[in-house]
Amino acid sequence: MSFEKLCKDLEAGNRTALAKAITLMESTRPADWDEAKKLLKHFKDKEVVTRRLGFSGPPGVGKSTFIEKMGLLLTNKGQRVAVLAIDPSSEISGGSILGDKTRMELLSRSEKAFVRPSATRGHLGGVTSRLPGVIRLCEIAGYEWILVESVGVGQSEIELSRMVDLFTLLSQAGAGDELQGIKKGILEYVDMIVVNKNDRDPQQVNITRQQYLAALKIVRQKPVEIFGCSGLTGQGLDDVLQHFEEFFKSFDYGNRKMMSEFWYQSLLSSEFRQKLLADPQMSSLFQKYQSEVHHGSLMPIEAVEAFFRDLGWSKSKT
Ligand SMILES: Nc1nc2c(ncn2[C@@H]2O[C@H](COP(=O)(O)OP(=O)(O)OP(=O)(O)O)[C@@H](O)[C@H]2O)c(=O)[nH]1
Ligand SMILES: [Mg+2]
Repeated sequence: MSFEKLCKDLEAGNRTALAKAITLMESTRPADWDEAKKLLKHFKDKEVVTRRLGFSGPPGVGKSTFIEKMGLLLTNKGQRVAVLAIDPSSEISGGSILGDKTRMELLSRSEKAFVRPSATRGHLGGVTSRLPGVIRLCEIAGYEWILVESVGVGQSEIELSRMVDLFTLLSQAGAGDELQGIKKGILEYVDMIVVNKNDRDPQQVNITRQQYLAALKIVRQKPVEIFGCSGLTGQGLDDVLQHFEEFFKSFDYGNRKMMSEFWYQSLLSSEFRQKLLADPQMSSLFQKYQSEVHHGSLMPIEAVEAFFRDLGWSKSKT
Protein backbone atom coordinates (compact mmCIF):
# COMPACT_ATOMS: atom_id res chain seq x y z
CA MET A 1 0.00 0.00 0.00
CA SER A 2 1.45 3.40 -0.97
CA PHE A 3 1.90 6.05 1.68
CA GLU A 4 -0.65 8.32 -0.03
CA LYS A 5 -3.24 5.55 -0.11
CA LEU A 6 -2.59 4.68 3.51
CA CYS A 7 -3.14 8.32 4.49
CA LYS A 8 -6.31 8.58 2.44
CA ASP A 9 -7.80 5.33 3.74
CA LEU A 10 -6.80 6.08 7.31
CA GLU A 11 -8.48 9.46 7.26
CA ALA A 12 -11.57 7.89 5.67
CA GLY A 13 -11.80 5.63 8.73
CA ASN A 14 -10.94 2.40 6.95
CA ARG A 15 -10.27 -0.19 9.64
CA THR A 16 -7.76 -2.17 7.61
CA ALA A 17 -5.73 0.98 7.04
CA LEU A 18 -5.90 1.81 10.74
CA ALA A 19 -4.76 -1.68 11.69
CA LYS A 20 -1.86 -1.39 9.24
CA ALA A 21 -0.88 2.03 10.60
CA ILE A 22 -0.95 0.71 14.17
CA THR A 23 1.23 -2.23 13.18
CA LEU A 24 3.78 0.26 11.87
CA MET A 25 3.52 2.28 15.06
CA GLU A 26 4.10 -0.78 17.25
CA SER A 27 6.87 -2.22 15.14
CA THR A 28 10.41 -2.55 16.40
CA ARG A 29 11.76 -2.30 12.82
CA PRO A 30 13.28 1.15 12.26
CA ALA A 31 11.84 1.41 8.72
CA ASP A 32 8.29 0.82 10.03
CA TRP A 33 8.77 3.28 12.85
CA ASP A 34 9.98 5.90 10.33
CA GLU A 35 6.84 5.30 8.29
CA ALA A 36 4.68 5.64 11.41
CA LYS A 37 6.36 8.94 12.28
CA LYS A 38 5.81 10.14 8.72
CA LEU A 39 2.11 9.39 9.14
CA LEU A 40 1.84 11.38 12.36
CA LYS A 41 3.69 14.30 10.78
CA HIS A 42 1.41 14.20 7.75
CA PHE A 43 -1.61 14.69 10.02
CA LYS A 44 0.13 17.10 12.36
CA ASP A 45 -2.46 19.85 11.96
CA LYS A 46 -5.55 17.69 11.86
CA GLU A 47 -7.76 18.76 14.72
CA VAL A 48 -10.27 16.38 16.21
CA VAL A 49 -12.26 16.49 19.42
CA THR A 50 -11.77 13.20 21.18
CA ARG A 51 -12.02 11.63 24.58
CA ARG A 52 -9.24 9.47 25.92
CA LEU A 53 -10.14 7.13 28.75
CA GLY A 54 -7.97 4.65 30.59
CA PHE A 55 -9.23 1.74 32.69
CA SER A 56 -7.23 -0.14 35.22
CA GLY A 57 -7.95 -2.71 37.90
CA PRO A 58 -6.87 -6.09 39.19
CA PRO A 59 -7.04 -9.15 36.92
CA GLY A 60 -10.55 -10.48 36.48
CA VAL A 61 -12.30 -7.44 37.95
CA GLY A 62 -14.28 -7.12 34.73
CA LYS A 63 -12.44 -4.43 32.74
CA SER A 64 -13.00 -6.01 29.32
CA THR A 65 -16.65 -6.77 30.04
CA PHE A 66 -17.24 -3.22 31.29
CA ILE A 67 -15.39 -1.60 28.37
CA GLU A 68 -17.29 -3.67 25.84
CA LYS A 69 -20.66 -2.73 27.40
CA MET A 70 -19.63 0.92 27.58
CA GLY A 71 -18.47 0.75 23.98
CA LEU A 72 -21.84 -0.67 22.94
CA LEU A 73 -23.69 2.11 24.78
CA LEU A 74 -21.61 4.65 22.89
CA THR A 75 -21.88 3.04 19.45
CA ASN A 76 -25.64 2.74 19.93
CA LYS A 77 -25.65 6.49 20.39
CA GLY A 78 -23.87 6.83 17.06
CA GLN A 79 -20.42 7.50 18.51
CA ARG A 80 -17.29 5.89 17.09
CA VAL A 81 -15.25 3.95 19.63
CA ALA A 82 -11.74 2.52 19.56
CA VAL A 83 -10.71 0.05 22.23
CA LEU A 84 -7.03 -0.59 22.86
CA ALA A 85 -5.46 -2.90 25.38
CA ILE A 86 -2.00 -2.46 26.71
CA ASP A 87 -0.39 -5.80 26.37
CA PRO A 88 2.89 -6.05 28.20
CA SER A 89 3.90 -8.94 25.94
CA SER A 90 6.42 -11.03 27.65
CA GLU A 91 9.87 -9.92 26.64
CA ILE A 92 11.08 -13.42 27.34
CA SER A 93 8.62 -15.42 25.28
CA GLY A 94 7.81 -12.61 22.88
CA GLY A 95 4.23 -13.81 23.14
CA SER A 96 1.08 -12.04 24.13
CA ILE A 97 -0.28 -12.52 27.62
CA LEU A 98 -3.71 -11.32 26.64
CA GLY A 99 -4.29 -13.81 23.88
CA ASP A 100 -7.92 -13.80 22.87
CA LYS A 101 -9.23 -12.41 26.13
CA THR A 102 -9.80 -8.92 24.82
CA ARG A 103 -11.56 -9.84 21.62
CA MET A 104 -14.88 -8.21 22.63
CA GLU A 105 -16.85 -10.05 20.02
CA LEU A 106 -20.09 -8.09 20.23
CA LEU A 107 -18.42 -4.71 20.05
CA SER A 108 -16.05 -5.84 17.30
CA ARG A 109 -19.05 -6.54 15.11
CA SER A 110 -20.20 -2.93 15.28
CA GLU A 111 -19.41 -0.78 12.26
CA LYS A 112 -18.60 2.06 14.61
CA ALA A 113 -16.06 0.23 16.71
CA PHE A 114 -12.43 -0.73 16.37
CA VAL A 115 -11.02 -3.22 18.85
CA ARG A 116 -7.31 -3.84 19.06
CA PRO A 117 -6.20 -6.35 21.69
CA SER A 118 -2.58 -5.31 21.73
CA ALA A 119 -1.60 -1.68 21.69
CA THR A 120 1.99 -1.90 22.70
CA ARG A 121 4.77 -4.37 22.94
CA GLY A 122 7.43 -4.66 25.55
CA HIS A 123 9.49 -1.74 24.34
CA LEU A 124 12.63 -1.19 26.26
CA GLY A 125 12.28 1.65 28.69
CA GLY A 126 8.51 1.67 29.04
CA VAL A 127 5.76 -0.57 27.82
CA THR A 128 3.59 2.29 26.68
CA SER A 129 5.99 4.49 24.77
CA ARG A 130 4.16 3.95 21.48
CA LEU A 131 0.65 4.16 22.91
CA PRO A 132 0.08 7.90 22.38
CA GLY A 133 0.92 7.38 18.71
CA VAL A 134 -1.58 4.55 18.47
CA ILE A 135 -4.22 6.71 20.16
CA ARG A 136 -3.55 9.52 17.72
CA LEU A 137 -3.92 7.16 14.75
CA CYS A 138 -7.35 6.09 16.02
CA GLU A 139 -8.30 9.75 16.32
CA ILE A 140 -7.13 10.51 12.78
CA ALA A 141 -9.34 7.61 11.64
CA GLY A 142 -12.32 9.35 13.21
CA TYR A 143 -12.74 7.53 16.49
CA GLU A 144 -14.13 9.95 19.04
CA TRP A 145 -13.85 7.78 22.13
CA ILE A 146 -10.62 5.94 22.85
CA LEU A 147 -10.95 3.38 25.62
CA VAL A 148 -7.70 1.83 26.82
CA GLU A 149 -7.65 -1.28 29.00
CA SER A 150 -4.56 -1.58 31.09
CA VAL A 151 -3.20 -4.88 32.18
CA GLY A 152 -2.33 -4.11 35.75
CA VAL A 153 1.39 -4.02 35.96
CA GLY A 154 2.49 -1.20 38.24
CA GLN A 155 4.55 1.16 36.17
CA SER A 156 2.52 0.85 32.99
CA GLU A 157 -0.65 1.80 34.89
CA ILE A 158 0.95 5.02 36.04
CA GLU A 159 2.24 5.72 32.56
CA LEU A 160 -1.23 5.11 31.17
CA SER A 161 -2.79 7.54 33.63
CA ARG A 162 -0.59 10.24 32.12
CA MET A 163 -1.60 9.44 28.57
CA VAL A 164 -5.39 9.68 28.93
CA ASP A 165 -7.83 12.45 29.86
CA LEU A 166 -9.73 10.40 32.41
CA PHE A 167 -8.31 7.47 34.33
CA THR A 168 -10.73 5.04 35.98
CA LEU A 169 -9.97 2.34 38.48
CA LEU A 170 -12.27 -0.67 38.42
CA SER A 171 -12.74 -2.47 41.66
CA GLN A 172 -14.96 -5.25 42.82
CA ALA A 173 -17.78 -5.29 45.29
CA GLY A 174 -17.91 -7.91 47.93
CA ALA A 175 -14.32 -8.42 48.84
CA GLY A 176 -13.78 -7.10 52.33
CA ASP A 177 -10.05 -7.20 51.87
CA GLU A 178 -10.27 -5.71 48.44
CA LEU A 179 -8.23 -2.69 49.30
CA GLN A 180 -5.41 -4.86 50.52
CA GLY A 181 -5.00 -6.25 47.04
CA ILE A 182 -5.00 -2.90 45.29
CA LYS A 183 -1.78 -1.07 45.21
CA LYS A 184 -2.81 2.01 47.14
CA GLY A 185 -0.36 4.13 45.18
CA ILE A 186 -2.73 4.02 42.26
CA LEU A 187 -5.27 6.05 44.21
CA GLU A 188 -3.03 9.05 43.69
CA TYR A 189 -3.59 8.83 39.96
CA VAL A 190 -7.24 7.84 39.53
CA ASP A 191 -9.90 10.32 38.42
CA MET A 192 -12.80 8.06 39.33
CA ILE A 193 -13.54 4.64 40.75
CA VAL A 194 -16.08 2.11 39.55
CA VAL A 195 -17.05 -0.64 41.95
CA ASN A 196 -18.02 -3.41 39.55
CA LYS A 197 -19.99 -6.67 39.83
CA ASN A 198 -22.63 -5.11 42.05
CA ASP A 199 -25.11 -7.66 40.66
CA ARG A 200 -23.56 -10.19 43.03
CA ASP A 201 -23.96 -8.32 46.29
CA PRO A 202 -25.25 -4.76 45.96
CA GLN A 203 -24.86 -4.08 49.69
CA GLN A 204 -21.18 -4.75 49.54
CA VAL A 205 -20.80 -1.89 47.08
CA ASN A 206 -21.46 0.55 49.88
CA ILE A 207 -18.95 -1.09 52.18
CA THR A 208 -16.32 -1.06 49.47
CA ARG A 209 -17.20 2.53 48.73
CA GLN A 210 -16.66 3.51 52.35
CA GLN A 211 -13.31 1.77 52.35
CA TYR A 212 -12.26 3.71 49.30
CA LEU A 213 -13.47 6.99 50.73
CA ALA A 214 -11.37 6.41 53.82
CA ALA A 215 -8.30 5.49 51.78
CA LEU A 216 -8.77 8.40 49.38
CA LYS A 217 -9.00 10.88 52.22
CA ILE A 218 -5.39 10.17 53.04
CA VAL A 219 -3.96 10.58 49.55
CA ARG A 220 -6.31 13.01 47.79
CA GLN A 221 -7.50 16.48 48.52
CA LYS A 222 -10.29 16.71 45.97
CA PRO A 223 -13.12 14.17 46.11
CA VAL A 224 -13.00 11.31 43.62
CA GLU A 225 -16.36 10.05 42.33
CA ILE A 226 -17.18 6.43 43.12
CA PHE A 227 -19.84 4.56 41.13
CA GLY A 228 -21.35 1.13 41.60
CA CYS A 229 -22.28 -0.89 38.53
CA SER A 230 -22.31 -4.22 36.78
CA GLY A 231 -20.50 -4.55 33.52
CA LEU A 232 -22.23 -7.88 33.06
CA THR A 233 -25.85 -6.72 33.32
CA GLY A 234 -25.16 -3.14 32.31
CA GLN A 235 -26.80 -1.85 35.49
CA GLY A 236 -25.42 1.55 36.52
CA LEU A 237 -23.51 2.08 33.30
CA ASP A 238 -25.75 4.93 32.17
CA ASP A 239 -24.73 6.91 35.25
CA VAL A 240 -21.06 6.28 34.57
CA LEU A 241 -21.46 7.36 30.95
CA GLN A 242 -23.28 10.49 32.05
CA HIS A 243 -20.38 11.26 34.32
CA PHE A 244 -17.93 10.79 31.43
CA GLU A 245 -19.99 13.16 29.30
CA GLU A 246 -20.17 15.77 32.04
CA PHE A 247 -16.45 15.48 32.59
CA PHE A 248 -15.69 16.21 28.94
CA LYS A 249 -18.11 19.14 28.80
CA SER A 250 -15.75 21.05 31.04
CA PHE A 251 -12.52 19.28 30.16
CA ASP A 252 -9.60 21.60 29.55
CA TYR A 253 -7.87 20.29 26.43
CA GLY A 254 -4.88 22.38 27.45
CA ASN A 255 -4.11 19.43 29.76
CA ARG A 256 -3.00 17.51 26.72
CA LYS A 257 0.11 19.62 26.55
CA MET A 258 1.25 17.76 29.64
CA MET A 259 0.55 14.51 27.84
CA SER A 260 2.73 15.61 24.94
CA GLU A 261 5.48 16.46 27.35
CA PHE A 262 5.15 13.08 28.97
CA TRP A 263 5.20 11.31 25.62
CA TYR A 264 8.34 13.20 24.71
CA GLN A 265 9.98 12.05 27.93
CA SER A 266 8.96 8.42 27.63
CA LEU A 267 9.83 8.28 23.93
CA LEU A 268 13.19 9.89 24.51
CA SER A 269 14.16 7.40 27.17
CA SER A 270 13.04 4.37 25.19
CA GLU A 271 14.60 5.59 21.92
CA PHE A 272 17.73 6.55 23.74
CA ARG A 273 18.16 3.10 25.15
CA GLN A 274 17.42 1.45 21.81
CA LYS A 275 19.92 3.65 20.00
CA LEU A 276 22.47 3.04 22.68
CA LEU A 277 22.19 -0.71 22.31
CA ALA A 278 22.17 -0.49 18.52
CA ASP A 279 25.47 1.40 18.44
CA PRO A 280 28.28 -1.20 18.44
CA GLN A 281 30.68 0.89 20.48
CA MET A 282 28.18 1.95 23.09
CA SER A 283 26.70 -1.49 23.22
CA SER A 284 30.06 -3.11 23.94
CA LEU A 285 30.73 -0.51 26.61
CA PHE A 286 27.34 -1.25 28.10
CA GLN A 287 28.03 -5.01 28.07
CA LYS A 288 31.51 -4.51 29.49
CA TYR A 289 30.25 -2.67 32.57
CA GLN A 290 27.29 -4.97 32.94
CA SER A 291 29.69 -7.87 33.14
CA GLU A 292 31.84 -6.03 35.70
CA VAL A 293 28.75 -5.54 37.83
CA HIS A 294 27.86 -9.18 37.38
CA HIS A 295 31.26 -10.32 38.60
CA GLY A 296 31.25 -7.92 41.50
CA SER A 297 34.31 -5.97 40.38
CA LEU A 298 32.26 -2.76 40.18
CA MET A 299 29.24 -1.57 42.10
CA PRO A 300 26.30 -0.55 39.87
CA ILE A 301 26.85 3.09 40.80
CA GLU A 302 30.51 2.83 39.87
CA ALA A 303 29.69 1.13 36.57
CA VAL A 304 27.32 3.92 35.56
CA GLU A 305 29.93 6.54 36.47
CA ALA A 306 32.59 4.68 34.50
CA PHE A 307 30.26 4.32 31.51
CA PHE A 308 29.65 8.06 31.31
CA ARG A 309 33.28 8.82 31.94
CA ASP A 310 34.29 6.60 28.98
CA LEU A 311 31.78 8.43 26.82
CA GLY A 312 33.30 11.71 27.87
CA TRP A 313 30.03 12.82 29.44
CA SER A 314 31.36 13.11 32.92
CA LYS A 315 34.42 14.62 34.46
CA SER A 316 34.15 12.57 37.62
CA LYS A 317 37.07 10.29 38.39
CA THR A 318 36.50 7.02 40.16
N1 LIG B 1 -21.11 -11.21 38.23
C1 LIG B 1 -20.38 -10.45 37.42
N2 LIG B 1 -19.37 -11.01 36.72
C2 LIG B 1 -18.66 -10.21 35.90
C3 LIG B 1 -18.95 -8.82 35.74
N3 LIG B 1 -18.06 -8.29 34.87
C4 LIG B 1 -17.25 -9.32 34.47
N4 LIG B 1 -17.62 -10.47 35.07
C5 LIG B 1 -16.98 -11.78 34.91
O1 LIG B 1 -15.65 -11.72 35.46
C6 LIG B 1 -14.74 -12.46 34.66
C7 LIG B 1 -13.59 -11.56 34.20
O2 LIG B 1 -14.11 -10.55 33.36
P1 LIG B 1 -13.18 -9.70 32.38
O3 LIG B 1 -14.04 -8.67 31.79
O4 LIG B 1 -12.43 -10.62 31.45
O5 LIG B 1 -12.15 -9.09 33.42
P2 LIG B 1 -10.82 -8.28 33.15
O6 LIG B 1 -10.64 -7.34 34.27
O7 LIG B 1 -10.81 -7.72 31.77
O8 LIG B 1 -9.74 -9.43 33.25
P3 LIG B 1 -8.20 -9.37 32.80
O9 LIG B 1 -8.14 -8.69 31.47
O10 LIG B 1 -7.81 -10.80 32.75
O11 LIG B 1 -7.49 -8.62 33.87
C8 LIG B 1 -15.55 -13.04 33.50
O12 LIG B 1 -15.93 -14.34 33.81
C9 LIG B 1 -16.77 -12.12 33.45
O13 LIG B 1 -17.90 -12.75 32.91
C10 LIG B 1 -20.04 -8.27 36.50
O14 LIG B 1 -20.36 -7.08 36.44
N5 LIG B 1 -20.71 -9.13 37.31
MG1 LIG C 1 -9.45 -7.94 30.15
